[in-house]
Amino acid sequence: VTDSAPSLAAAVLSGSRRALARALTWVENEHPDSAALLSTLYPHGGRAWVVGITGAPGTGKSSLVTALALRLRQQGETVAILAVDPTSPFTGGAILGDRIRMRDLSGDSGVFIRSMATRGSLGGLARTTRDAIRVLDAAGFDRVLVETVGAGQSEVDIARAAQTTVVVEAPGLGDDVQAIKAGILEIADVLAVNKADRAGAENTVRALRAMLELGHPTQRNRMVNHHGQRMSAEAPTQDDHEAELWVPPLVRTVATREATPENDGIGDLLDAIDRHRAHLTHADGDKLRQRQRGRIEGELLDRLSHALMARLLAALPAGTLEAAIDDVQSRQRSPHHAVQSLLDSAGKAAQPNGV
Ligand SMILES: Nc1nc2c(ncn2[C@@H]2O[C@H](COP(=O)(O)OP(=O)(O)O)[C@@H](O)[C@H]2O)c(=O)[nH]1
Ligand SMILES: [Mg+2]
Repeated sequence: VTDSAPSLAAAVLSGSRRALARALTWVENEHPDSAALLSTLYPHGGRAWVVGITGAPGTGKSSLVTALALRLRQQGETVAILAVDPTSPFTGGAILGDRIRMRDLSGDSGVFIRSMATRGSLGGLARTTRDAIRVLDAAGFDRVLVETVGAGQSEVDIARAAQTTVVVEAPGLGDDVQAIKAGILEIADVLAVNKADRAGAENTVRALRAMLELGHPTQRNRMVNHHGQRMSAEAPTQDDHEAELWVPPLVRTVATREATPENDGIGDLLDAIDRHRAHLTHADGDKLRQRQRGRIEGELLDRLSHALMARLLAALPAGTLEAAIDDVQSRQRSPHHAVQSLLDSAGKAAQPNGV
């Protein structure tokens, strides 16, 4: 069966799960028509709330995503799960693993699960993840939960595709504080200390609290510099709080069924996510728009440099890059000089008359 972008888009929008799976494969494989597909779907998106779940391997992200999805389904919301974690048990669209909660999701037509392969560069993966989220958004899911492994800068870029980012920590994964990368903490809108049923969870909570205090001094205790004098800032009003300041709440969770729904913290986690959503959409969504603008700018610049690089490399006459490498290696040219002449030859090649 050969699909065209318009017919595949129409099938995705009409709710076909087969078409959705196929569209995601197009995106993942960078199918030549995927840009046309994504462009057709784009006007239909913008309704899903995208939640990123990020953290070190083994912290319980997949379990947490499953528990969240179950709770959201109980509230009547439809959920798409995108696992961008190479270690994820959400493999090939099927639910593997023996976890009871994951089995609970199978057979529910209000849930769609997909994992993304990590082939190619992480920068490429960040672009593909954004596109996959857009397909799921256009398909009409109320929530898109994206599981990513949080480790370095590229993973942070992937997490930026979400509207609310939950950073997951857990006790017993080596040094409590060292497991928390500063860059990861910066992107946290909500912090979950998972495996709260385990000994040591309170140490993790304390370590995170200490780091949060450094990053987000509480408004009441904050000292401001006023005409060279240090003085206490006034306590914020409720309105200031919602409009300006967001201190990532810290929630204890138990993602496996060691706890009951009354004390597993999953409801608290969902509350924290929804409070963050309210914070961003508060006052006609100015804050959300502002945040989105910054992210769109970042994405456009990233896609532009990716496209320009592809175009430039395609324009270079065969062997030019290799010759430049030789010249730099033999010190006949500096890297700076080599780049300048590569730009020159790409420019010349792009002009039909070779002017
Ligand atoms: N005791 C306990 N174990 C958990 C909890 N959440 C996850 N686990 C276990 O931790 C392991 C890793 O979980 P997984 O969800 O695959 O973590 P991921 O690598 O971050 O996606 C599995 O054996 C889970 O059963 C929890 O809240 N409490
Ligand atoms: Mg996982």
